[in-house]
Parts: sequence; C-alpha cells; structure tokens
Amino acid sequence: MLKSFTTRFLQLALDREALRFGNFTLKSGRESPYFFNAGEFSTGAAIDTLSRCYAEAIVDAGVEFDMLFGPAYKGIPLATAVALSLSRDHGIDVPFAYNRKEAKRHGEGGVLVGAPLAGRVLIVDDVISAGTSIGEALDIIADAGATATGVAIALDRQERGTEDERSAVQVVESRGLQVVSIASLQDLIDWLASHDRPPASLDAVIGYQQRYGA
Ligand code: OMP
Repeated sequence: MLKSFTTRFLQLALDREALRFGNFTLKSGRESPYFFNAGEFSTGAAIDTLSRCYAEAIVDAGVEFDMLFGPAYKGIPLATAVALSLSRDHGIDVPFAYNRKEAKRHGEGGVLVGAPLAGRVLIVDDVISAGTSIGEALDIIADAGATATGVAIALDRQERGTEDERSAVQVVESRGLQVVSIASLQDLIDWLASHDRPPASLDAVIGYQQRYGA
C-alpha cells in the first residue's frame, strides 16, 4: 500500500513533468528510460506540495536530527522549503544551512551559508542513483565537525552502485545514516501499474530495474 505522500508526490511529479519517460543518459553513464528533474517544481504551489511530502516522509520515518543541510544547487530550495513545512505543519522548528559551489573570498566568505553546521544533520537532496553526489555533502558535514544522521530524498532510484552490488542507498545506510525517500523506483512501478491504463513506458522502466536494480 503506497503512502499518501508517495502518491501525491508521484502525481505532482508527473503533472509538472519533473518525471519524464524517454531516453536519458545518467551521471553514471547508464541509459535510463526515465528521469527525475526536481528543478521542475518551480512554482509556489509545486514546492509547497513537494515540501509537505518531504516533511511527512521525514516525520513518518521517525528520523532524529537537529538541523537540515541542502547541498548546492538543488538541495538549497528543497532544504529551505522542507524547514518551512516542518515548522508550519509539524511544529518542528530546526535551523538549516546550505553550501556554495564556489568559495566566496569577500564579505562573510567561505562555502557555508545559513545556520552553523552542528549536531545531527539531515541532508535534503533530490535523488540518489549511484550515490556520488551524496559523498560530497557528507564530507562538508564531517569537515564542519557535525554528524550526518540521514538523507531525505524525493526519489530513491534503487540502483546498484557502479562498483557495488548494493544500491547507493544501501551503501549510505551501511555508513550509519538513515535514508528517507518520498518514493522509490519500486513505488513508481507499483503506482504506474495501478493505473487503469498503465503507460507504455512501464515495461521499459521494469526492464531498467531488472538490469540495474539493487
Ligand atoms: P548519483 O550521484 O549517481 O547518486 O546521482 C544523483 C544525481 O544525478 C542527481 O543529483 C542529479 O544530478 C542526477 N540525476 C537526476 O537528477 N535525476 C535522475 O533521475 C537521475 C540522475 C542521474 O544522473 O543519475
């Protein structure tokens, strides 16, 4: 049974064309029949619904954290909006921070913006495929002397790492971090299959899961 935040998120992703079907080359070099682009949640209403789904998934998972961190670039609006939703909808008011990709040499300087990184940090990002992006965020948090406690993502593509049989999420979990996702590839497949007329792309997505799924 899919959770309400999962189906609301998948419907929104489809409506906004944040979820597309076709032929896409991923960061890992794999050819994928689907692609998730969190940059398409680019209206007030869309980011409102999306951040509510993140906040519900985080609360549902019971993950414990002291603050949020949004890795540049896509994690920045996500962490900001999720902090807002956690406070407004769940009474959980936590600080948030994010990084710059280029260190600033004037003014306040540095690569970190927002609250000081401290305590248990929950990373908010868009998607995990093979897991390279998340490693950079873990390094930033460790360098600041804080502890990464988990990662909240919209979509877990549930793919094997390029050098590992386990999924990237499983590798992250083996490092002691809790991973919270609004939806997984399996959720996407189940949800598409539950439609009266499943899209033709469903077969290609299942084929991709068989080939690269963890
Ligand atoms: P990994 O670093 O391999 O986990 O891939 C995560 C990154 O891949 C994301 O931060 C995106 O830059 C990109 N990506 C998507 O945004 N959506 C997808 O559906 C797939 C990818 C990807 O290239 O794997």
